[in-house]
Amino acid sequence: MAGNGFKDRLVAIKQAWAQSGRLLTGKADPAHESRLPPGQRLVTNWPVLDLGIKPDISKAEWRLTVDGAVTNPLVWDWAAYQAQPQVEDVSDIHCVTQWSRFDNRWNGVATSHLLSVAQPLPGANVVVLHGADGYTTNVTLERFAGDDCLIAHAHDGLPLSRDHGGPVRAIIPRWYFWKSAKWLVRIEVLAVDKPGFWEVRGYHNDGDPWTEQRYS
Ligand SMILES: Nc1nc2c(c(=O)[nH]1)N[C@H]1C(S)=C(S)[C@@H](COP(=O)(O)O)O[C@H]1N2
Ligand SMILES: [Mo]
Repeated sequence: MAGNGFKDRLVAIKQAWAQSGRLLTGKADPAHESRLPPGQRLVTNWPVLDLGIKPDISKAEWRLTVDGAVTNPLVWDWAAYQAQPQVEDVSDIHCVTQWSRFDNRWNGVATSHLLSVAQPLPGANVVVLHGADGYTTNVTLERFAGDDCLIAHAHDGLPLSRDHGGPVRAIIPRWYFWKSAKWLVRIEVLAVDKPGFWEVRGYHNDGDPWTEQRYS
């Protein structure tokens, strides 16, 4: 399949980075004294990073499933998603491959609202975000519920492009960008943690850029 060679090479390179601790500066900035986290470089373009499999999902066929440890499992189609309260939030992107991009304006549904509808069961403490390309990433329920986190359909006033995960992606600004799953189709709520695609390949289970939680 086209893309597999790309994916295999990317995985090999990024796993080697994790093993050698590449890009680690040892200069944590937990107080956010600089706007740029340690080891990061500011870009003004917007790089595209993924496994090379870019699902082409129309709004008509897109569905978002929320299941697992919730009182109200749900499936939203595009109309149901658009009918939810919409929010806007501006945040910075920090990718573990060293680039950061300031002031990204996102529109979509707040994760806190989605959780208020689905209602996680007592004991639930993590979500696994699933992309339509087979990608997964795990985030604590507490971080996922943050007031800067959303299920986004627009960036800087434009519909999210296919390259950047449209029609809908997750945005988790306080972690490295690998936690922000593109082509989001499923949110699995769990009581027991389940590390995702990069987390089982040497990447940190959390991913705080300010303390350089790049690798595990
Ligand atoms: N579904 C999916 N989401 C994904 C990825 C992926 O491969 N598949 N890559 C992650 C990584 S490593 C990064 S840095 C960001 C890149 O998002 P961008 O291409 O919009 O810059 O998406 C994240 N979300
Ligand atoms: Mo990344």
